[in-house]
Amino acid sequence: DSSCLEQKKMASTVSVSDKEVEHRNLSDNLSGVSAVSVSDIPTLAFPSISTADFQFDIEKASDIIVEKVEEFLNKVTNARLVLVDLTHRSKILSMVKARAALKHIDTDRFFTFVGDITQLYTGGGLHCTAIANAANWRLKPGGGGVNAAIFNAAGPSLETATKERAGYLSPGSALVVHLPSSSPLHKKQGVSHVIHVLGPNMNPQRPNFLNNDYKKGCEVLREAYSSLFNGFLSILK
Ligand code: AR6
Repeated sequence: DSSCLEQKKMASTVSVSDKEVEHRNLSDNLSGVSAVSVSDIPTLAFPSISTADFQFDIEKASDIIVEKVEEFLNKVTNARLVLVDLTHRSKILSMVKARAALKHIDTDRFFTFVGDITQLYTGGGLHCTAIANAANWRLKPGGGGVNAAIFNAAGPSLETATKERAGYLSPGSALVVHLPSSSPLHKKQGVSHVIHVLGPNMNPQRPNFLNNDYKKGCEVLREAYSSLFNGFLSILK
């Protein structure tokens, strides 16, 4: 099958490109770090916005991710997007990967990757210019999920740099923050920017709950990805 073919291809390749480590996990990647080449193509790694703590439907989110990725790739030639999640069992990664394949999206320019978004280079050999954060409206550290992981990994300078730019975020919008070179995330992982994004919230326990209104929810999720990808574009320029 295709995964078998991919394995064979990898075994016979001396220098493994970033693309070929797609859908592998962190422990697999760790053993192969030295063989992985570093790509200079500007790359944005992003988690699936709103589909965990914010409880957004993953089928609907997958459609929106692929739609927005396609739109971005049609506009920009020299950049890559990578959807990241923590485990091989990630449903969102599988769904997005399947939909992207159906639409024949170039796997050099968009692929899925299993790993911790805060350790993509040291853990997976994937060099990313920017990473996206599924933030909360207060732009506060903590709170669990990818937000807590990114603020922890970046150290206090991310909170300071964020607060210099904005006090809060409204649903569907994004905020680009330059990471000081002293931040461990910049120093160790090569990430120069964090882009905070606030997606739609379907969880009654969290602020701005949309009460199952998926018409509004899908609209806000589309806006969130547009804001995120436009934010990435602003870094490229
Ligand atoms: N690396 C990669 N992906 C991750 C990581 C990580 N370290 N941690 C989580 N994910 P979530 P939301 C994936 O809940 O649904 C926060 O508390 C996860 O598996 O972080 O937008 C904020 O403060 C999922 O696929 O974000 C907000 O209040 C994706 O990241 C709220 O949660 C998003 O999961 C935002 O909720």
